[in-house]
Amino acid sequence: TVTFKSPAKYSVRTSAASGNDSAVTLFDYGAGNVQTPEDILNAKRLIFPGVGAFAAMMDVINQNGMADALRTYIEKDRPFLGICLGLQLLFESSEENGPVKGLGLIPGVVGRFDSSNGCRVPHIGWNALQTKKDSVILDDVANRHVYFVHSYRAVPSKENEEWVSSTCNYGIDFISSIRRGNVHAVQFHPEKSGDVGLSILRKFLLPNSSKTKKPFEGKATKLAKRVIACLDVRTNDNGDLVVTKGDQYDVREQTKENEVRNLGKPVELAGQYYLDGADEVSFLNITGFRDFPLGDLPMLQILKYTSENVFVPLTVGGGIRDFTDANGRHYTSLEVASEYFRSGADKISIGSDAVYAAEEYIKTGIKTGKSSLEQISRVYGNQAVVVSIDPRRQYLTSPYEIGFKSVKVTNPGPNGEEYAWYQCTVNGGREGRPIGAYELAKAVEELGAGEILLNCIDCDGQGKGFDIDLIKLISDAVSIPVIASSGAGTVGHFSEVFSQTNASAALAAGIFHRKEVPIQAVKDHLLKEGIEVRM
Ligand code: 1PR
Repeated sequence: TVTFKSPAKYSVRTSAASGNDSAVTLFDYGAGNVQTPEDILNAKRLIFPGVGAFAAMMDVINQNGMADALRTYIEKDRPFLGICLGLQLLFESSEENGPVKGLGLIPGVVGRFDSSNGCRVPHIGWNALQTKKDSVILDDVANRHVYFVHSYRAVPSKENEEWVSSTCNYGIDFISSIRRGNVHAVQFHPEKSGDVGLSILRKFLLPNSSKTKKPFEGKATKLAKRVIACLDVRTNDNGDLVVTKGDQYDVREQTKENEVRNLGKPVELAGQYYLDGADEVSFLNITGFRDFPLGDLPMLQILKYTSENVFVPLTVGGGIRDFTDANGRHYTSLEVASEYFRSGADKISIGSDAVYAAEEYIKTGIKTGKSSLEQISRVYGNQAVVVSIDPRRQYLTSPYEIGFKSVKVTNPGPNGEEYAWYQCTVNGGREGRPIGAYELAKAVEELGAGEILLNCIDCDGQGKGFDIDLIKLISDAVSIPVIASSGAGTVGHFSEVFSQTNASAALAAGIFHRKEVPIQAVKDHLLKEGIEVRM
């Protein structure tokens, strides 16, 4: 069993006694003295799940002799699987904070995706593999979706064509995997690509015994729209961590007891949604703003247990900020996020703290580099940082009534108002702030957010559909992916949001928890409507 944790904290272990051909070494360049170049040279089978930034990785592996050991290991055609940066480092150089030299084994330069051709950067989500016949570990997964999350890519050329085992298209054709002999590397994340990814890993780890019962070949052609299941988690009055769900953010039952609504257990529900076909699972620790999340060990355990069985990306949010505990110990937001990542999160989501950072940035025009958003995206990459926006609709009779961006609304307000602006809130919608969703989205993109989770307090839990006016406004304003959230009630609401806005993903909670609409029904409907999804 190889457990992947992300990012930058892979534990390096040889999983079986030497002499056993199925032993696998998981290479952790971040752990310094845990591994030596000899560990690489003696590996039976080496997996290199590179994470973080290219330059930082090359610095570390050049300094401790790992780069030379890796080059030797690969030149000897020993079994190797590089993942993400573990593919990019094989090329001559990367433009990420560079140029920075790579191992130079494959001709080509790793460059950044160009967002000016209409593609959002980072490239996040499930995209289609175009495999070649001799790709070996990918042989059974032609035209299937696998999970990518990256801003840099290598492109196929005459010089490197003998290496390329699959390509993928995102504005341009880029290299999604390479193979020569026993050396494989993939740009996507097999450990996050569901059953398709597990099949690829199995083929690499057990090359002789992995006769796939039935090939996984599919009809995928492009980046799929994602369907995300969201679990709002909090402690109930008995002290148990439960999945809850509010109406316009009020999670208490309208009974005499006024108890917190309990819709199930987080790990169980997340596991079920994975099996049901969710493309991602999000956990929002909705009282994280007042309870220190590292005091909330159950939340970390939830992530640990979930990531053992759920092989799609996990996002966690709530309470990510600097914090001083009762004993005077100061924790930075980076430490809080690192703890979440170590426990199995692939992305963290910041709510309130991003609002304060954006307000400050708009006021001063200065990027201090000190906000949680900037610090975490600098260390873990912007693809690992989601900003969750909790706006409330405020109607206006005229767009000039307020200094924030407004829209002409599809449905007029209670007094016939034709316009609205979307006021950002903090602390779970409890406090309105002097900043609009449009201004916030643009500011956080500049500060380093890689994705936006766009809620709407007015629509939350109402089942009447997403706020199309809001989602259009924000998804047209930024060039990072936007996740539409709040209000899904029917399968038609998903096709509506994807056909009328530029949202990359749609998230729902209540309809899945109450088992009113299965995830598979959403996907079947989208497919019928001609919207590509991962099946
Ligand atoms: O401010 O960094 O501590 O983050 C707090 C996080 O918790 C934010 O992401 C915020 O959105 C979330 N949150 C806080 N309070 C609540 C609440 O409900 N009382 N939940 C809350 C937000 C909204 C969505 C929900 C969708 C879909 N929940 O996550 O899942 O609206 O619901 P639906 O499909 O049932 O309509 P910080």
